[in-house]
Amino acid sequence: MTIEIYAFPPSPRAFLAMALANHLGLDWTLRALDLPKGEHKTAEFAALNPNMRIPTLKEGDYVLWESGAILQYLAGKKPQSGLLPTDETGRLNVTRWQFWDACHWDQACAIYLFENFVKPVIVKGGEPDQAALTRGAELFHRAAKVLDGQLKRNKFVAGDRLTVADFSIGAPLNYAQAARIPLEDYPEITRWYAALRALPAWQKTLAQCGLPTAAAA
Ligand SMILES: N[C@@H](CCC(=O)N[C@@H](CS)C(=O)NCC(=O)O)C(=O)O
Repeated sequence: MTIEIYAFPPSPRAFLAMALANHLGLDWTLRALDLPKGEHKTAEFAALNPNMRIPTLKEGDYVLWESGAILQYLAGKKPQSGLLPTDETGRLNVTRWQFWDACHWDQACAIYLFENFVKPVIVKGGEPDQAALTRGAELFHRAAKVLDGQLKRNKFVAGDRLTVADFSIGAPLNYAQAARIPLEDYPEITRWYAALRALPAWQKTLAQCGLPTAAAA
């Protein structure tokens, strides 16, 4: 049965689900919703996801929302991929980084994305709020130091193998230049993101999302 992914392709949260589905070679189809046009605020979509947020996954009668859970569901389709380890400590290690992403990394990156890109470029809503960016910098550097340290000792976020955590933590960095996310002091994050970006599925998804496909600077 085809997996339907409801997504707004420019969103990093959409990207991560699409990229993992591509990486796993799953049979999936995009149900594009234009967020600026409010296409997610319909009764039909609210019946699938009462939060009226993307990504949302549907396979037959089964519906799942929250990007981290969607990644686990997709990885479960191909357990042999190792993208979500099946042993308990391995799985919890990956899950730990997914929670870290949801609680720390995502919100720090989201401030840069919104203030430096979405607000001025997409919604033409005026200049960035400097107080928000100051708070973003505080959150970002605190989290980036942890991630850079982890990547100094490991090829990927959860160890020496690619996992679902790399997909979610890497996705906002597609906007690193456009959103002026300050990566200068984090060589390991830059090295790791370049490796993710070189994955064929990452490149394919960038193209599907209408994002530049050039190698990371
Ligand atoms: N915690 C959720 C966040 C989902 C989310 O906020 N998605 C945004 C796009 S990145 C959205 O749908 N926003 C629509 C809105 O806020 O109305 C997840 O990881 O799936």
